[in-house]
Amino acid sequence: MNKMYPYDLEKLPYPHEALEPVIDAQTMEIHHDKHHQGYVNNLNKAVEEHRELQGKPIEELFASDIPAVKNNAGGVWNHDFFWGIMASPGRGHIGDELLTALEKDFGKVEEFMAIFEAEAMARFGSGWAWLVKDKSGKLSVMSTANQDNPMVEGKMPILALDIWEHAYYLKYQNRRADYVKAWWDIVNWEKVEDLLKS
Ligand code: MN3
Repeated sequence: MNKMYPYDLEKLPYPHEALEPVIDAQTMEIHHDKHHQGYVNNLNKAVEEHRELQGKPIEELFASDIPAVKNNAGGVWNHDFFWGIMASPGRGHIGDELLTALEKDFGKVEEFMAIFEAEAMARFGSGWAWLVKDKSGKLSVMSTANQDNPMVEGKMPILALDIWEHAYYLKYQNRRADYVKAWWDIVNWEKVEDLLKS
């Protein structure tokens, strides 16, 4: 992704209902067509008022000291990334290279998943849980508030989970833990492995 002003809403890589029953079609419609579109519109509005930002790649806006720029740039990029690392249920399979990397840095895949779930649950309010790699290729789990992006800390995302209530409330209401656990079934592990290798 190397998007620049003016920004467009990227299409979902699958139909709204593709992630059912884990994420329902109505949630995807509202999340992509309304929330994600809203970040695109608000980023265009904010950058329109700051001409000096108009030629910059979106990643350079994540640390902006203008809140509307920072929050909406993260909102646009994070959601594009999130759609891309999901796929229809039950088709996911952790490839050898990713498995080796997860075992090296977490011991076991189950341990990685437990840490990731705990991080997602511990984030108070809105934010994201991430699996990231640092410059040396070492993997770690972190969470960020709001639409903050790990690249600001020099970490490259390879997996992300949106834990804003808008991502799950229609189906899961207050049960964030159920959403987080069910979500593993729609992770596109092939894509995650590609990101690991990139
Ligand atoms: Mn969201």
